[in-house]
Amino acid sequence: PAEADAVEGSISAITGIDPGAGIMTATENAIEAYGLQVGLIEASDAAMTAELDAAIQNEEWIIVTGWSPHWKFAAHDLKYLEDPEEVYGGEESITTIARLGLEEDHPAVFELLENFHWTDDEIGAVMDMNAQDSDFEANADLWIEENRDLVDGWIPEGLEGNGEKIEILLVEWECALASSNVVAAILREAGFEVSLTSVDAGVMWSSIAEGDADFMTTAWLPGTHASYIEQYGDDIVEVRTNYEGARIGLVVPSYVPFDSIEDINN
Ligand code: PBE
Repeated sequence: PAEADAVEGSISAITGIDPGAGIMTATENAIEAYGLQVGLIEASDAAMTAELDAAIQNEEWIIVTGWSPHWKFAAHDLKYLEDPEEVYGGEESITTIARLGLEEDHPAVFELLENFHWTDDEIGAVMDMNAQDSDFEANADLWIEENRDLVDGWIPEGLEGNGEKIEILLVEWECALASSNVVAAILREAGFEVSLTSVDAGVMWSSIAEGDADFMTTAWLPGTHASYIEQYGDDIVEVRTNYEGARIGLVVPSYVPFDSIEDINN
């Protein structure tokens, strides 16, 4: 892949994330729609935020594929570039998706998923803990302890496991790490044997559609994962929106002296 040549005053590439992410397809579309003379580097959420940190340390220009909720907005002074062509769409919701049959097999688990939803501050607190210390399991346990009333409100009567296996999939996006570790911790506490497996976005969707895994908490709709819902929509269950007001786009440090995607090459 091309190097991120983020020298002050010029941008030769946008720092992206994993190729299965919807924001990568959207960014390819943006490069086309705006006729941008830039590459798009494949990386991961963690690698992208490391590049962003390094660029900001040196006050260099950098453009990343960015989204909220994400702790990078709490850690740095950032802005979304305007998108007059609306390539990145509007407000998104994060939705919990289950395999067909989960409701019949584990009604109380399904009911927990129907109840699970949280605010920007709530997911933000977990993401902040995860940004400080990557023991995601311990952070989820601690956050649950500190938010017992909220969490108890999600737990349906009869949520009780006897070591039954529940398989959760995620992609290592910060928002997904936060939500899936919290739900996993609730299920472990209730007596289920939970596995949490990181995969590519495409595998996450296809595995749930094929019934090889039970659920995920990180479908971005209606825009970011539109192609996945088109492909797999008949073979999955949309359980509920767990977060409202999500957004994707191109993000830069506030000191970068342009405000619109149109101006990237000017
Ligand atoms: N994201 C974060 C994902 C969904 C969660 C916006 C990077 C994407 O598919 O683009």
